[in-house]
Amino acid sequence: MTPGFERVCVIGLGYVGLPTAAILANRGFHVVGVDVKAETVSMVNEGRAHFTEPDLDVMVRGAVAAGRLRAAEAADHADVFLVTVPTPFTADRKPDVSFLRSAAQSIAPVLDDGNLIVIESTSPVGTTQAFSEWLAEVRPDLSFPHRDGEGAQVRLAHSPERVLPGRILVELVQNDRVIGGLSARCARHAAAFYETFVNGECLLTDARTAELVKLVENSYRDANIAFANEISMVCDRLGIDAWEVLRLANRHPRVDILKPGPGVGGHCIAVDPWFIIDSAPDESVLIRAARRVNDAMPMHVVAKVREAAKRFDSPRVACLGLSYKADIEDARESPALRIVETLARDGIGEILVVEPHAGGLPAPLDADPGVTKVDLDAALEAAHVVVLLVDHRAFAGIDRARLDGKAVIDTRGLWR
Ligand code: SAJ
Repeated sequence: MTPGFERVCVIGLGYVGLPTAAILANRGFHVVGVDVKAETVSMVNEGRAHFTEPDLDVMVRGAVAAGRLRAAEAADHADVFLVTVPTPFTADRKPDVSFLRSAAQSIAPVLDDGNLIVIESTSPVGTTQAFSEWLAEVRPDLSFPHRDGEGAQVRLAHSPERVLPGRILVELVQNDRVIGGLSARCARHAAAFYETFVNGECLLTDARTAELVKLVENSYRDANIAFANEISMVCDRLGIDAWEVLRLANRHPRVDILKPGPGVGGHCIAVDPWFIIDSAPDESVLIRAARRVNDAMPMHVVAKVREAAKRFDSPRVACLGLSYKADIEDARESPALRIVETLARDGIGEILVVEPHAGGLPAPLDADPGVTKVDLDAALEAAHVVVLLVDHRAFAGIDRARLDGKAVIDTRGLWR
């Protein structure tokens, strides 16, 4: 740990904030994690993580037991503030920066000369500067880089989180970090902090560029998946196996197409492209088209299931997986969940859901008498139609003979 960075205050103990707080505490920093949810605060103070992520529970328990991590509902004085709050979008797909505004309000009263603030939340271009302006309104006694330049007392930077759920603790340390300062000095100060615990390279730039880089990364992935999804629909139309086409096309040295699926879920890739579209609507034609393609995929799967179910008088449909991707429990914006909800609403038949990563069914499915959560064996035993929605490892090794005589819709290409 470098002198000057002893105390870190992490605002937002979600999927990025809590692992970051735990890593920093285990590296010897004194960390206060701040969250508006009292339940999250008390769980962390008991040494427990409030979501599942490999090795996180152990890290949190160790950090709390060593007295280097505590959670609170209010921010405290620190050397570094890391802002890791959500940035969702509104119903009309505009970025909602209200959590960032609240974070600024909570930091302002405890801000001191020499402090570093890094926004890690995915943000529309211009947010770091806006954050500096919000703080300056409340703290006229301090100088800020958007107004006072290199000599400002408070330093602000944007360093977008890039970690993949399921590999968060590894990627937080291993990935390269883009660090965009509101001034060059802000960027250098932030890099000096990250270099204390990141093994990847710290790449310095300005704040607006860093903000856009993060949005570009996720939009690129969204567009690549949309391309794969579009090819899969073309293949459906032509009666060709899409997986075979993509496997062979990817043998070209300069082609690297991602995998088709039932749609794009999660809280990032399905959301972040809209931040670019919002700031440059006329220019983001391809990005918008990709979003449309991916958003249409769940209904494409629903149509296939309807068609398959027609063959049976009282169809029993097994839906395998509810999470937004493989081997995690997170079902935010999950296309699998949307598909199951739509099938249930349509009254397509009896629905048997298998989700090894969840305890029960989420609302409103739990209240639907036509939907039951069962284990994999029971589902394969009873189903007429089997719909594979998530490529969980638990589904990979099933005896294919158990699918004989059933209508099978494998949206992930797991069983081909
Ligand atoms: N998906 C496909 N086909 C693929 C890959 C993914 O259909 O070939 C689907 C997944 O099933 C899932 C969705 O896309 O529904 C998103 O999954 P993901 O694994 O691509 O990404 P996320 O949302 O879990 O994490 C992404 C990552 N961004 C990139 O890879 C560019 C991660 O590094 C970011 O930190 C994260 O977004 C974030 O927080 O922004």
